[in-house]
Amino acid sequence: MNLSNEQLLEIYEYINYARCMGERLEYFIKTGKILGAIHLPKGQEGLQAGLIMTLMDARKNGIKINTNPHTRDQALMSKLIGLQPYADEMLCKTSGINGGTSGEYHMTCVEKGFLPAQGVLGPVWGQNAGYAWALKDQGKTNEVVWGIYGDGASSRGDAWEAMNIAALFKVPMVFIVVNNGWAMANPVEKEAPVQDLSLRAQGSGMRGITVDGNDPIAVFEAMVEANKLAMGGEPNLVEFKVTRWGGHFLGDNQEVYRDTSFLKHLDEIDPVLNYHKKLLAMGLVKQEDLQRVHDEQDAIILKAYEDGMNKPAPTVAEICDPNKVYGGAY
Ligand SMILES: Cc1ncc(C[n+]2csc(CCOP(=O)(O)OP(=O)(O)O)c2C)c(N)n1
Ligand SMILES: [Mg+2]
Repeated sequence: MNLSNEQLLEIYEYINYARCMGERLEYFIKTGKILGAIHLPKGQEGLQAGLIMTLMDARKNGIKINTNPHTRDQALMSKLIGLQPYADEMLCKTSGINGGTSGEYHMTCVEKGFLPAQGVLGPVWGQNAGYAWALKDQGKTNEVVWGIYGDGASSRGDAWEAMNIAALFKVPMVFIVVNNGWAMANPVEKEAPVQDLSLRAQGSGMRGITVDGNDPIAVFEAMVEANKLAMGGEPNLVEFKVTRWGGHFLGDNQEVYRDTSFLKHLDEIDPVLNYHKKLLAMGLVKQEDLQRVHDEQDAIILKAYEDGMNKPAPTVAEICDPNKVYGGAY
C-alpha cells in the first residue's frame, strides 16, 4: 500500500498525540488529578498511531470499528469516543462518557463502538466474538470487531475458546495481541512456549501474522488488510510486538524483576523519534517544526483536562446507584 503524504502526516499527528496523551496522564496522576492504577502507554505509541489511523480511515469508508481498547490504549479510547467525554470520565465527572463512574478500565459506549471490558482478563475476547456473531446475524456488513488483548491476557484459556468460535462461525473479528513481553512482572517466555503468539491462530485455522508494532505504517497496513479479511468472513489474528517502557502501572517498580538497561538507549527504539526521522528523511517535516507539532497536540489534551477539572463530580448516591453502575459502566 502506498501511503500519500497527507496520510503520512496524519499518522505524524496521531503519534504525537499518543505521546502527549501518555505524558499528560503521568502528569495528572502525579499531581493527584487522576486517581487509580493507570497503565502508561509509553513506548507503545507507534501501535496507537497505526490503530487510530485505521479507525479514522475506516470511518471515512463508512466502516464502524467496535472494540474494547486494552489498558494502554488511552489515545485510541479518546479518539473512539471523543477527547472531552474521555477526559471528563478520567477525572470522574458527571459529563464523562459514563457519568464519572467507570474509571479508565470500565469505560463503555456501545453506540460509539467502545465495547465493555472486564476486570477479569480472559473472557472479553469471547464477548467480542459474540458481538461480532450478532453483527453477522443482523446483516451489519459494514462493522467489524477488534478484540485487543495483551500477551498475558491472550494466554488465558477463554481466549482459545473465543478464537475457535469466531473461526467456526466466520464472524467479522480481528484478534489483536499486543505483545510487549510482560504481563505485570511475568515475562512472556514464562507464559508461552512459542516466540510469535500469532502462531496460536493456526489452532483455529485462522490466519495469524506478527507485525512490528513500533512502525505505525506497518500497523495501519496490517489492520486495513485484517479488517478486509474479517469483514469478508475470515476472522484473523494480528500480533503486534512492542516494548513496555515502564512498570505495569505507574508506581510499579520494575527494577526488581526486569533488566531495564534498554532505557539507556531509548533513542534507538523510540517509535515516535523513529517516525520523526523517517519523515525528516523524506523531507515531509522540518526539524524546527517537531517541537511545535508536539506542543499543539499537548495543548489540545491539556485544554480538555483543564475544561474537565471544574465540572461536577457524581454524588455518592449516583456512584452507588446500581442502574447507573451496571447500565453505563460494565
Ligand atoms: C484473570 C486475571 N488474572 C490476573 C489479573 C491481574 N492483571 C491485571 S493486568 C495483568 C497483566 C496483563 O498483561 P498483558 O495482557 O500482557 O497486558 P499489558 O499490561 O502488558 O498491556 C494482570 C495479570 C486479571 N485482571 N485477571
Ligand atoms: Mg503484556
